[in-house]
Amino acid sequence: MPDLLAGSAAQRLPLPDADLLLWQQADLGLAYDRLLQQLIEETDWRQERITVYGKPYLQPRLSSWYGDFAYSYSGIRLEPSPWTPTLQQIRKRVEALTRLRFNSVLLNYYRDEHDGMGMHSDDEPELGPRPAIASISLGEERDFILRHRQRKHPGTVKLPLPSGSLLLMQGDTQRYWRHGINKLRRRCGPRVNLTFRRIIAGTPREVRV
Ligand SMILES: O=C(O)CCC(=O)C(=O)O
Ligand SMILES: [Mn+2]
Repeated sequence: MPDLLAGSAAQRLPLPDADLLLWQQADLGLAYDRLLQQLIEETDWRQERITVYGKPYLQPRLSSWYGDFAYSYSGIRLEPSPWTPTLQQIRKRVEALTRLRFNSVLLNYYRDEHDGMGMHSDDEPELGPRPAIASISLGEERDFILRHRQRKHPGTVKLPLPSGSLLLMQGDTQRYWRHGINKLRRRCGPRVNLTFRRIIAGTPREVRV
């Protein structure tokens, strides 16, 4: 049974080698549906071509990178767009809830059931060794899949992320766990996910393939 943290609506998720806090309904200052529509309309969406083991792929989703620094992963380099008022407002709420500071955000737009994200860890060197990543979900509820890199138990963990939820991943989570979003067989509507991150300035940028 997840323990409710004193003075906050966050639940701690009891997974080994992980530090995960979940707010089911974060106060983002605006109705979740309104924010979803605003982000779908205002964001500079792109479908990135990535390279995995030397092979080119189109990512099965749209994405966009905002903030103060460029970001590199899977063979691509994302140049940042400047913060919009909507993103600044969400960042302020996320920072107040988590009591952490973030200087960048990656947005992902899962248009329907055909969009997803492969299993990975957010372990790029520019995030530092034990990054804090705050993930806001809006729109269709999708399962966040978690799998430990070494342990057989508890196996595949499915964490449903409802519209308006805030998931904070920190500590050793990225070191020991991979996560992703599966494509679905059933039809589903749009979902936008925002992962707020802190890029450590001055870290040499490596291109990962
Ligand atoms: O859409 C999600 O909930 C996951 C996003 C994610 O893992 C990422 O942006 O690195
Ligand atoms: Mn991730």
